[in-house]
Amino acid sequence: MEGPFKYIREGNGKVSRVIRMGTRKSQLARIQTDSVASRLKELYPDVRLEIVAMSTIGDKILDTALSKIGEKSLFTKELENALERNEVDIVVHSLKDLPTSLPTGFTIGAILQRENPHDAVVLHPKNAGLTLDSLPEKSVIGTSSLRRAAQLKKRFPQLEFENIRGNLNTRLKKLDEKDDYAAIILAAAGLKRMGWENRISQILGPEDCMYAVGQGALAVEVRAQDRDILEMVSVLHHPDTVLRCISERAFLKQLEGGCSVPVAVHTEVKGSMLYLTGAVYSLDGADCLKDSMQTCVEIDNKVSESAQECVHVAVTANNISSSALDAAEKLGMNLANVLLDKGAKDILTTARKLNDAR
Ligand code: DPM
Repeated sequence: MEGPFKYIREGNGKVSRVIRMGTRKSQLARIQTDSVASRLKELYPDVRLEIVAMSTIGDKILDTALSKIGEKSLFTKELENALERNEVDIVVHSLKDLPTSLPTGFTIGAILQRENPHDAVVLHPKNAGLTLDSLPEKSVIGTSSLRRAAQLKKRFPQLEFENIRGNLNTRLKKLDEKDDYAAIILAAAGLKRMGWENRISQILGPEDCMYAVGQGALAVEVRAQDRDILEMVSVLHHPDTVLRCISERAFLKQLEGGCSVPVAVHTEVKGSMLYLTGAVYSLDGADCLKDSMQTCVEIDNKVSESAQECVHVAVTANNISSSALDAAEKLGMNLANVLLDKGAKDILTTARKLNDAR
């Protein structure tokens, strides 16, 4: 019973391992961590779970656009430090906030079934009943996502777009209690988890706004060498979601995009086929490169033997067919290469420069 792990002796004399889950302090992060905790509790009734909440630098800097701080891992660094020091064993994140490469020693041990991955419009109460099409000209839409702004500027040129920051609670408050924004755009998944589904007035389909890589899926980050925990969380993997998200992450990685470039995707699994559409945009949406590809991801039950073999864009999924995972990763890389051949690099470099200069 030595070592980095904490054990407790139950009243009946039984000794059980305590698994500690690290979380940010925001309400969304707590809800997401609690939902994974309750899944684990159902699957492993004997395991004792403890939740350790910490605030990260990213939570404290509320005045800088996320697109400027997103790539610096400000939301994840402290939690990874705690993982490294064995202070926690598991950290739950929104997959879309996790970079396509993690620092050495960490891996994504589980990707849970995706919620609705689309973006949603939340209206100021005075605009109830309207849509992005019917809002008055020059209405101000709040979003600090370059991806959302690029696509929506092109699609709805009569509207104006302005940054809005802060966690979900802060944003809804800024929307409702001031007159600065006619509407804001948020991920449907986050709104649903917060219990604010009733505020969604419109879900944006792929013709209006494609979603971010990994959007709507929860990821469980663990120590790459912690075999026990890896095995324990691996049962949370949702195979279709894993395949979709691996193709999306491979696409982003091959483009050398971070979480703060105007890159958007759309994926589907139908039968044994995985479909990926991916696009890159200039900041105003005027330039856009977009293409689609598909691959077969038939499950052949060949699961990989060594953990080393089975890491795809930082995801460890030893219980999913390695040939399906390989195919999904290749799909993302191949689609990115098609767009790179058409000049995607220039579009992204320019977007990044302009954004840094703002
Ligand atoms: C990332 C982006 C945003 C978050 C950029 C993007 C939105 C930033 C903004 C990478 N992370 O989507 O183009 O609107 O200013 C974030 C949210 C969730 C995870 C909130 C949201 C919840 C949904 C999920 C912030 N990260 O996007 O409305 O689990 O996917």
